[in-house]
Amino acid sequence: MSETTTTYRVCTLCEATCGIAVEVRDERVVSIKGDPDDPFSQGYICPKATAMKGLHEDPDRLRKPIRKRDDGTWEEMEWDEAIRYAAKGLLDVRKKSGGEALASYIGNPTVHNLHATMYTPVINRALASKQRFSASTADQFPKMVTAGLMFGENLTIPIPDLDRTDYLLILGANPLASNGSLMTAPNVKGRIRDIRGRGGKVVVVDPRRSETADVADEHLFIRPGSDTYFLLAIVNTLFEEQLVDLADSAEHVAGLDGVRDAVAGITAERVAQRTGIDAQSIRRIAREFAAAPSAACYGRIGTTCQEFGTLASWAVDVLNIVTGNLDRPGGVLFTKAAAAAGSSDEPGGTGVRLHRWNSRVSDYPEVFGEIPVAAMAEEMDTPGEGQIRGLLTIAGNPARSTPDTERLERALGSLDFMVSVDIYLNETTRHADIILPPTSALEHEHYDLAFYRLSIRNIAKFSPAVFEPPEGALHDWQILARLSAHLMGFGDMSADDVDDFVLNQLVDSLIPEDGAKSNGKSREEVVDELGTVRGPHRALDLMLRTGPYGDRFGADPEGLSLAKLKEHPHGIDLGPLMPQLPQVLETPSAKIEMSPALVLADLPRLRDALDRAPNDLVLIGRRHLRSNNSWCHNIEPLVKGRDRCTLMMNPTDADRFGLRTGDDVQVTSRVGSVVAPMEVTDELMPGVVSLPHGWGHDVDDIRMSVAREHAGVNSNVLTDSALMDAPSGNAVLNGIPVVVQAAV
Ligand SMILES: Nc1nc2c(c(=O)[nH]1)N[C@H]1C(S)=C(S)[C@@H](COP(=O)(O)OP(=O)(O)OC[C@H]3O[C@@H](n4cnc5c(=O)[nH]c(N)nc54)[C@H](O)[C@@H]3O)O[C@H]1N2
Ligand SMILES: Nc1nc2c(c(=O)[nH]1)N[C@H]1C(S)=C(S)[C@@H](COP(=O)(O)OP(=O)(O)OC[C@H]3O[C@@H](n4cnc5c(=O)[nH]c(N)nc54)[C@H](O)[C@@H]3O)O[C@H]1N2
Ligand code: SF4
Ligand SMILES: [Mo]
Repeated sequence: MSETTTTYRVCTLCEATCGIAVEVRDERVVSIKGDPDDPFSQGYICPKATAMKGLHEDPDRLRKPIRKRDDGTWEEMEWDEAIRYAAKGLLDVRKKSGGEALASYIGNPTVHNLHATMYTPVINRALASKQRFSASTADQFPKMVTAGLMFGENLTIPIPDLDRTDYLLILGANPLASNGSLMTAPNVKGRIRDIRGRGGKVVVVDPRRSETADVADEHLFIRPGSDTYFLLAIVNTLFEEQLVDLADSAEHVAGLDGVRDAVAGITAERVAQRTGIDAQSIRRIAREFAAAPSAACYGRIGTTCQEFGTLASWAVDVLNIVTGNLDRPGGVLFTKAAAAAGSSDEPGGTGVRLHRWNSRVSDYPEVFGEIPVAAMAEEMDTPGEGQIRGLLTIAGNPARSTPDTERLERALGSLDFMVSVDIYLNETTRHADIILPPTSALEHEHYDLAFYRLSIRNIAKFSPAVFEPPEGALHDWQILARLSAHLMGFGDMSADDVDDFVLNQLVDSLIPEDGAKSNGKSREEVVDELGTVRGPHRALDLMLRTGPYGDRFGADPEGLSLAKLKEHPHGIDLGPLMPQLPQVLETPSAKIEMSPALVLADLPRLRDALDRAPNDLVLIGRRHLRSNNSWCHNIEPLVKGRDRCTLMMNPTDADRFGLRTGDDVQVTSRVGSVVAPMEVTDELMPGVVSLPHGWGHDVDDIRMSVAREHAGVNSNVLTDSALMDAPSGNAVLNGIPVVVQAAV
């Protein structure tokens, strides 16, 4: 009998960071179970966790670089040759068409992968082009913009205190399917049950009666895109009825008058028709929220990926602040992350600067150094100086995840050279000239730098690799390091040498020369102490040790370090979120800026749209527990069963159009058209239809055999790149005007 070993780590498929126990025998995963000793998830997992095995074993997952031949077929390449080929292709574009002809697109899984998190900034610097895109402008940029402007740092986002709140108001999020986002919390379902169990109330505001709405006390249908009206009408009610009470945050707030002016005239009665929520309900929610001993308002994709994403994200925080719930247990609080905490101990900082320059074609303002992903196709297909001719994608599938993908795919197909760092030959990477596949998630270590900044408790957990990588395989960081070296003109430099360079830079920025943060040790001594085994774990160790709980290289022997985390394989619970005002603020004023000019400048657009005639039908998205954006559909257990990629429509609309469940219907928007099976359900609000995103795998030249059998349709054929949340540049993925008719 061979031995069974168990590795404790986290599942990296969503933001919940559940602890898993991976059992291995004879180099094979025999089981993946929830880890009951993980202090955060306490054994909870969802059905996706076992897909970590499926992904690792998937025969379609690429193990070696593949290069496209002239006839469009693919051939495997050895790594050294592949890196040189990829680098040369990009460098040739730079030589021929200039530096701005090179672009990058960074996808979502990079955030779930320590190696990629640490090395995407490195490769972006090496590319040295302003043409930077990412999935974040199809996601959370509005929230990062408001966090940056109001609190001074783009990930200083107030997190709902799920475990202590008395009142939870959820808009545009379905954590029972998504397991939470910008709110890292394993088992949201159990935590919602506990809120209700202790006499609290949960209200869900959503155009669909979602799985989350089903377990809440109350659900209100809302017209897509109208959340800001609803929230500002609540705030208006609070002012009108003298219910505004900033509590302890009062002394830290600037610009409250701007809020009062902003909500003037936006009464519950005025917005009832536009939101689809009657005035009495709006006023009642306002009173309930203000009266609750503690309350938390939380908004997600439905509030960010919509026409007024920034205003809605701002209004969520405004509501929390004017009811005294910011920085209050049971309200919304800031994390104190063990690594990459973001704020210094002193209140105040440089804040964020946005809109420093504009995109080439449509003059969109940059945000956090990025151009809206909705502008990626036009930057590729519009001729002129600076037109994108070469692209690097890293862990992204923009051909399924960004608006108007038909135009984007045409543009991708016309590039001079494209490199994809990805584990699959899929809808996006098929356009590449070369695909460089990193190790699988079980073959590399991990730490959730981003999600522990966004979690409902302060947590630190290190995940070791389960398997040694196969001989010769490269991790994401090694691929990116070697490409970076070429792009910076160092040629064939080893990944280890690049890592030394990167680490030294980080040491210089985190360790003051006087040794104040390193127990008197010099920078050289610090680097020595971090060890000679190269890789991002050294930077992680450095961040942990200099972080708020760190051992500061011996100054506090009880403090955190990577070694300490390794002694606690199930993770370390650093306690519930604690009040942190004003230290956490990084705004130049050291105040909470309630009325940022850049946000308020978008109010006229909101006011103009208040009386706009409603569209007959608008499209929204949805997520399913067993899907993960576009890339987990090749795992049989996650796709078997009934077709989930259906167009949901309310019975009154279905009657109106004479459509029935099972009918094939044609859905058409300004930019495209798809045919999907119909599902008539009163879960959907009248006037709203829903299609999930990330499907549409019925493509000949991809290598995802299971996904092709469960193809579904691509909802982003319908989303319109001309619609955009102005201040953040975020794509509008919900509230798309469409026409639906029987397919012929
Ligand atoms: N199983 C699974 N989990 C995932 C993912 C996945 O694909 N599958 N993706 C991960 C990612 S990348 C993210 S960012 C998170 C997202 O996490 P969530 O935001 O929780 O994701 P959704 O399930 O899309 O929930 C969005 C909700 O907004 C509603 N909605 C649409 N338009 C509007 C509107 O205008 N107003 C309001 N109030 N509601 C609206 C939709 O009906 C839906 O219920 O999930 C993560 N987790
Ligand atoms: N209509 C509509 N569109 C949406 C959304 C919506 O709600 N509605 N949601 C949006 C949101 S929130 C997001 S985050 C985006 C996601 O947008 P993207 O990040 O562009 O798309 P994903 O589907 O996550 O594709 C991830 C890619 O990473 C690869 N991959 C997975 N793991 C690794 C790894 O460890 N290393 C490397 N190198 N590659 C890896 C996969 O093979 C896949 O190609 O989609 C957005 N698009
Ligand atoms: S909720 Fe599911 S997918 Fe998300 S981390 Fe937990 S087990 Fe993984
Ligand atoms: Mo996302």
